[in-house]
Amino acid sequence: MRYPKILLTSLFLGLSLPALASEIAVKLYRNPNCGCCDLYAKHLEANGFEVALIDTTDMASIKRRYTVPEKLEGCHTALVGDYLVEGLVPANIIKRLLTEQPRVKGIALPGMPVGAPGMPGTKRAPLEVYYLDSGAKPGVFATF
Ligand SMILES: [Cu+2]
Repeated sequence: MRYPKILLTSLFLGLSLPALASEIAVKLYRNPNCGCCDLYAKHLEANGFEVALIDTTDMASIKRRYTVPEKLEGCHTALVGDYLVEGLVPANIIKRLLTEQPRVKGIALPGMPVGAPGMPGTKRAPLEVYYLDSGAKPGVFATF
């Protein structure tokens, strides 16, 4: 049986479009001595991001430069589009941020909680991703 040419063409396009879709560029500042950042970068790359790692042993100055509130600090700081993404925020939540485009500076998953991408293990409780604002009580953007 011969398939109509149009069907083959659309099959070809359908299969090749995801591969052609441009990857989302991420600039990730991290301390090269921190292992979870490497795993986290791989998590992003496996989910359609293109990660440029920038090694620095002075993460404190990066946090200052981008004014990350101390209580929201994660182990690394990433720039994605116009947003700041602090810590081990899962790829799908970053994609939601880019789709919804809320008027915030960025989002953050503070610390290095077990069960977040890059930190193997089982979560003890749902993890909250906060808006990167310095208010007394940061709002929650997502829970996973
Ligand atoms: Cu890390």
